[in-house]
Amino acid sequence: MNSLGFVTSPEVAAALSAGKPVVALESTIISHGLPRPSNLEVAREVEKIVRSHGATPATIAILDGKVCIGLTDDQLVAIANRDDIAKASSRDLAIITASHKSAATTVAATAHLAVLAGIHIFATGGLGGVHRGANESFDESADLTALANLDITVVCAGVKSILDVAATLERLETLAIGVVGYKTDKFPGFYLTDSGFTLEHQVDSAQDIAEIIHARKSLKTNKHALIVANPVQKEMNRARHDVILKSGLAGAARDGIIGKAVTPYLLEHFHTASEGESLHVNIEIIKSNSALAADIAVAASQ
Ligand code: PSU
Ligand code: MN
Repeated sequence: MNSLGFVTSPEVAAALSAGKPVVALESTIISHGLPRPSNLEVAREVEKIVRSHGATPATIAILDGKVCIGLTDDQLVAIANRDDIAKASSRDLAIITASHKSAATTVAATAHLAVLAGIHIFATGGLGGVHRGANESFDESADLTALANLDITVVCAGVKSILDVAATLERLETLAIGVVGYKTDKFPGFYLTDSGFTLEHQVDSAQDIAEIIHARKSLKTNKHALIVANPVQKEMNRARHDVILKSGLAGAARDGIIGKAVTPYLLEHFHTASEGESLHVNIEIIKSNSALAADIAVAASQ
């Protein structure tokens, strides 16, 4: 354990000290975003993909009070299968570690810990954002405010279509979080390749993104995150998507789902109601984002 109370895996520690490319991976997706047993398969597969693209994966989680940067296979199994794994956003980190509990980390918490550990490239599925009806519920993911204050590049498939995409894009602008589309000028909607919103900036290679990362440093705009929006290759059936979204939102309202339970509830509803179609798309998203993040990390390290 280092002075920050971290346990960095030997593989990640070696890569970081040699200045080799490292990609942070979140764990909430494993514990709370995907059903068992595919969650563990995906967690392992994603690490493999990062390695095959020339970078070192650092899956981040808290296990029995210890912040782990890079997990062993046993630890991945624990995150995927244990029933006592909380969902930790940034505000929960100190509370969980001080009470020696275990938690998977959201985008906000993972990004925070990654930067502390010296990792600046991060792959996830979809960012949290502003929820529909947030003008009354005030439900806006802490992912946004966390990323407003972190030097990290996050590869994601836009934000989940369960959110208010327009409001989320406005918040990203206010918070000075840059957004570029990867090979597209359409902001992706997670399960869908196009959320209906056009982006100002498109980039077409990992090299171009690495150049943006270097320019951010010299212009000191790297205090805020950069989002690389990478649309999934094959989107979900749109008509089906819209029907399931409607029933999911109605179900959440009916069942009184609030707070951190909202996102896992809606994801689970999608996976069940689409008989696995959304799950398949979700898995493709995570795989493709991890590959791109590794390519960016490699390009940025040269
Ligand atoms: N993307 C996914 N699956 C997930 C999440 C994102 O494909 O499970 C998680 C991420 O960890 C993200 C979190 O940070 O959902 C957002 O939760 P909330 O809306 O409660 O902030
Ligand atoms: Mn929320």
